[in-house]
Amino acid sequence: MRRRPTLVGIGLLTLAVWPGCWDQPKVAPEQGAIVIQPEAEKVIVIESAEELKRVNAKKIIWKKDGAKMVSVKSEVPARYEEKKTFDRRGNSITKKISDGSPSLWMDTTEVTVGQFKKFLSQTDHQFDGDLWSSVETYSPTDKHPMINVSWNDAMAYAKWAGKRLPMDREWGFAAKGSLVGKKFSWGEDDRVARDYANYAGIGGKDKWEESTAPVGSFKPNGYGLYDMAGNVWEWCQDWYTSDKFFRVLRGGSWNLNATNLRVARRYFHAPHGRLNYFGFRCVSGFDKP
Ligand SMILES: [Ca+2]
Repeated sequence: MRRRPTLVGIGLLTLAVWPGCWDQPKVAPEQGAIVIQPEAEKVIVIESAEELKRVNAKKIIWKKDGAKMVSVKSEVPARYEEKKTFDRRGNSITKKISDGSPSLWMDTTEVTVGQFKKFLSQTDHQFDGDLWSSVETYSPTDKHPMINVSWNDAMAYAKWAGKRLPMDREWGFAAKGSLVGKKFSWGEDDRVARDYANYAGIGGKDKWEESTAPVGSFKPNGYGLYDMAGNVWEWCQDWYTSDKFFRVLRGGSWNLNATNLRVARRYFHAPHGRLNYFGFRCVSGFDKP
């Protein structure tokens, strides 16, 4: 039987430096100034959903696909179990034991072209060669989101990675970034939309007129999730309606207008559909959503 990795084992996988989106802004020091570097942030590398249960951190790296993930605050309050036990004198007492507050962990970015290539190289999953010319046009580097993926492709990737697709309600909860009752993942003001999202047209941070943007090019939401508005629509697990023809997609995309960036907005498509503005990201946690 394979031994479970211990907490010490997890500790050994800790990286010294957190790369990418959470890098501190680098400011050139004035001449003669003493620069004190803050201690590099430690990040834990996780291999399985089982390991996640023992992690006390807000950010991790998922080993299989190298995805950065953050803990999205639970929408489910901690459950308490009443446990009968005895004190030292043998008197019966009842203790309330918390089972901890379950967390949902979500990829901070959409799955990239580079990550999807790794999945294809390690599996025999079929991905039509003709689709690659479209990927090269609309998502030209390994840092761009993978596009032209069907719901079936996304499910296969998630299974390979040991994760899963988010449920529609989980995606919606995460997109709000802890804001309550706001129209967008950043709040109400649609004038700042281009600080947060790649959608039709250009302006401000949005320099991508005819393509996706590299993931993480815009500001994150309150949970540290990037591109929850815009760039590519993201497949969710759920059927759109009970007739089971279509699956749900969320978040809007690079080629559509700002209306589609609204948190409440849903899109839908047959699960075999592969369009150049469809992508996905994965989650782990919440055993039975
Ligand atoms: Ca998106």
